[in-house]
Amino acid sequence: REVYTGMQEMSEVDENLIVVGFSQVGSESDWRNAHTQSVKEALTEENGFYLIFEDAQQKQENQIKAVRSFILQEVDYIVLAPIVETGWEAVLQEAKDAGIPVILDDRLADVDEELYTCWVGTNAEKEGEDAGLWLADYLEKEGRDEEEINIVTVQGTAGATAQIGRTDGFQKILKQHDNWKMLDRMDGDFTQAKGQEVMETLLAKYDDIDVVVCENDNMAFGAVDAIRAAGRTCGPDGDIIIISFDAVSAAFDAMIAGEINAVFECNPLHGPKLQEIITSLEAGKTVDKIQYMEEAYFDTTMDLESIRKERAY
Ligand code: GZL
Repeated sequence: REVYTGMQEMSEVDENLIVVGFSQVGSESDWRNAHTQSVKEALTEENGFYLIFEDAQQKQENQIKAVRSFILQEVDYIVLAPIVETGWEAVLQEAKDAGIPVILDDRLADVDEELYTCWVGTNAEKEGEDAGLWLADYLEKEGRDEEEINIVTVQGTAGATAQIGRTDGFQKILKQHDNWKMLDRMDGDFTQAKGQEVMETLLAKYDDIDVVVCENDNMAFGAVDAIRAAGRTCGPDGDIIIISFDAVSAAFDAMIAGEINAVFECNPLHGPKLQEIITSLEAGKTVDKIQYMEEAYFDTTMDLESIRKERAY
């Protein structure tokens, strides 16, 4: 059996291996790199897989090209981590017509459920709601539950279900507090550089920001740098509260250093679950349509050093 690896060279692949084409968003964040690592560590030859990995550098058209190449190569399964929720109908219909099962992973695509076998992901809306609930609790403990609270959001890639869910979830709680005001939301594309740039813009525009909601850790790291550069302070002892999402290892460093107040986990270790799903499908079993990863949150009131020792990313 012959497949292209990376579209250049053909390579002989052992008939018994399950060939999986994986279209990954890119390498925009620590979370994404942990996600890629987890999938590569699970879908190995010794586990019975031949993985064709395509990094789309955060461009949807590259993901569509990758899926089309997987179809041409007649892979056994396609795993797609869709960068945004729209624009997938046609190419997923082509995969279906070619009889290749598609597993959506991490973010979701807004397509007919018939076009994918299952989705492994996290509940972004719940993450956003949990962040809002945490903020309400924190402000009450600080005696600030009646005070006018000005909030800005550094959003993830526009149209990514992680961005949509976190924004909508937080908004749901914000609406319950008429003393909270969302001054602005700007797209930081889940990267540290863009997060810093967006925070610089927001600090120039508003001089009364109390809370920054960053929709992933890397943008939060950028925001902290921008806040410091503007001569302001953040974190539990600062004048700007920072909330973030993902809970990668560097976010624990930032909380321990007192730069970020709280982080809402989004577990990237999908590899083992994907391995289990594909193995089940290969054995002719059916699998649950939606498979949520478990999640938690962490803040500076917790024993973060010992928690981090237990964590794998
Ligand atoms: C979340 C995932 C997001 C992470 C970011 O499910 O899609 O993409 O929160 C990553 O760090 O870039």
